[in-house]
Amino acid sequence: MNDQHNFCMLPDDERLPSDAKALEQDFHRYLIHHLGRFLGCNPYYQFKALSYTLRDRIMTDWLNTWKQHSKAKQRRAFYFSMEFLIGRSLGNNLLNMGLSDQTEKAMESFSLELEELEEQEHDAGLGNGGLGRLAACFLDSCATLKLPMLGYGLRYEYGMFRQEIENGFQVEEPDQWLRGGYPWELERSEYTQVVHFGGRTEHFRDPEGHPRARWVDTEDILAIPYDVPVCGYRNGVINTLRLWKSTATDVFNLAEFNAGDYVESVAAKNEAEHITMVLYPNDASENGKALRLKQQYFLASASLQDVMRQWELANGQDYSDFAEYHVFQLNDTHPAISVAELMRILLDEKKLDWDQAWSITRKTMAYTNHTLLPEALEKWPVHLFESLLPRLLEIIYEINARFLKEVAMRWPGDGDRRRRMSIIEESPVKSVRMAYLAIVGSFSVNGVADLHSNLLKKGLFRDFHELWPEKFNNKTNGVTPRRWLAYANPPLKRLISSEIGDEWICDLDRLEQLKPLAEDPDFQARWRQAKQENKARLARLVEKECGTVFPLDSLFDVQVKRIHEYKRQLLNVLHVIHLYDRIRRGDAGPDWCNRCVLFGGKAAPGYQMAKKIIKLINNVAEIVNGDPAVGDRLKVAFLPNYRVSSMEVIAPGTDLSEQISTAGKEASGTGNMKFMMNGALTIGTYDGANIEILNAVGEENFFLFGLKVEEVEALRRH
Ligand code: 26Q
Repeated sequence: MNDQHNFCMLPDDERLPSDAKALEQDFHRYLIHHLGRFLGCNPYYQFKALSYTLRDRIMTDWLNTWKQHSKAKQRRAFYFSMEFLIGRSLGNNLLNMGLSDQTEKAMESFSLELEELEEQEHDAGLGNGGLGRLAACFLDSCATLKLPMLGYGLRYEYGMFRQEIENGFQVEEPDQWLRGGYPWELERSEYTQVVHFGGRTEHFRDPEGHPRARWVDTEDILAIPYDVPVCGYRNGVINTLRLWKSTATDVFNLAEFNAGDYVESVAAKNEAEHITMVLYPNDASENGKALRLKQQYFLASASLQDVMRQWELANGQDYSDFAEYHVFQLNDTHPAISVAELMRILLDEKKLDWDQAWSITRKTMAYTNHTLLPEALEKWPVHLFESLLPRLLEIIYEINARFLKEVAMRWPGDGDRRRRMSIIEESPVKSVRMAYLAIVGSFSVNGVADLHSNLLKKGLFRDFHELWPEKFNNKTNGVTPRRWLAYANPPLKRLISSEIGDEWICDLDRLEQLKPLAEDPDFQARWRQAKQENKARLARLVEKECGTVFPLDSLFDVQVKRIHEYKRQLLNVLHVIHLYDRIRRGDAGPDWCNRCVLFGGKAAPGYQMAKKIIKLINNVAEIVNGDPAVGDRLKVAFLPNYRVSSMEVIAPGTDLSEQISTAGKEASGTGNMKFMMNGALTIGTYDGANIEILNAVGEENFFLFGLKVEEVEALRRH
């Protein structure tokens, strides 16, 4: 790479001191001199002052990491995702920066509890569930592994809705997570990009006589980047999550204003700002909403332009080895329009010819699929594309025409196959199949667990697998042990580290070293002690949020995840009703195990059946908990507003993890891993990553039940 930057790194003496005394002084200065608050103020400001204090200590490493990545001759990954469910950052950043102990001490000098300040932080709920949390876990892991990865996403003004339970029903409240300011973000308006919508296309020949297109009369919207630091675990690496906010262009406003439409121009500004206003709260599909397509294109276009800008800074207009230094990982089909957008930029703006542009696109795009449910496959009506993104539609048609020629060469005369594989679906509504666009435009297509990847090859993407078997691969989901064990479970972390040191935090396989201790009575006692502490913490949360008392000597049986029929919360609540019935019938004999059943999770606001399941759980809880005949034998609670920060308390305090999806439906699951990592037992079906967990822990350590995929299918055919 042609190096035009001044790449001097910041010297070590630029680093701020991080002893307790220095932290104490900075915290005090931020609170008084920056925020203008007294020591005894609302603890939210104490949280903010502490976050700024820490952020100052992240900055030097952040700048250095950025410089190192721009100069290094290595391939960089760009994770394109509509969701990054990062949750809270203060505690996790302290852990990864290695500053927890000093900070706790510094806060003690003001008689403040660090944990209490951490709880002031609002979750950054920029995601629905598994897919968004996976993106956040990957950020942590890449930074820890020193991999040059940049996350690109949207800075939603309103994240995932806050769930309240009223009379047993879910009620959605807007989540104004940015109110009060978000101390971890850094606005970088110098990297603002312009994104086009609407307009029409013109075709012409350039001076060399080559056919060219331009997209004209567009409505332009600005994309302003906000950077969030992603701290590696004690390694000096700070990667970046770059989130785009939409806003109106001045040019656009001015034109309207000159025409005398002042009010309309202000209203137009409003419209531009709508794009990143709110996260869609569906974790399956809600097809056809124009605003959602705008969000997707906004992310793709702003991010790709930003990458181009960085490339050109060092390489000018030479794209010959661009593909060797870039990978764009598409988190599901949500950013799949990137395939066509990269083509547009390379063809129309960088003046490459089709073959050059297509070669770059196909070498840099990679697609991760997260679902087998056919109804969740994204399709966009062609008429929406025509009005919002006319140039992109032309490019998609051209990609499709060339692709179908390839299919025809391989299977001459097989018109049915061409119809099946076409990126354009003709009926009932002419639509763009985003998954097919992603597959055709990528060098890699992966599923998220072994079973899921195999089912993709046999089912949903069978034709494509036949054509390009080498593209298909598996990347089983993972979760970061930093947040989900070292941070969330201090008692267990201390116990494990006291026996095998703390290298397991970055190398989880080392937990194997605990095996010889499994039968050691002293170790068992300390293990149980840690579990009891965690159960007490969870019980306090449940009592505070639900008013239900969970006795600590009972089994904590937990199912927390989005509410979905395929996840079968209904099956679980039917089991609860069965247990209640046994108690009432006098069938709860001496070997009865007292049980507290906890549910949590949000339903998509339009998913009526999921909402009814929540209501049923709450009604069952009311009956069971209110029946004096039951006593401590059974308790049921529905924890409202399940989110990342609740899981940090739930997973460590759980005895039994419920992973009971209908086989073949849960692509992977990640909650299953968080519970297992914290020492819970699993009751689960032969589905998703459960299978790989079962193989790792052995059948004797897993409560397997239910049908296998083939048995489900056979039953369905009946
Ligand atoms: C689609 C259209 C319109 C609006 C929203 C959406 C939408 C949004 C989010 C569709 C799907 C999602 C999220 C899906 C998801 O979280 N899938 C989960 O991904 C995890 C990580 O791979 C897996 O472990 C889970 O099994 C899978 O359900």
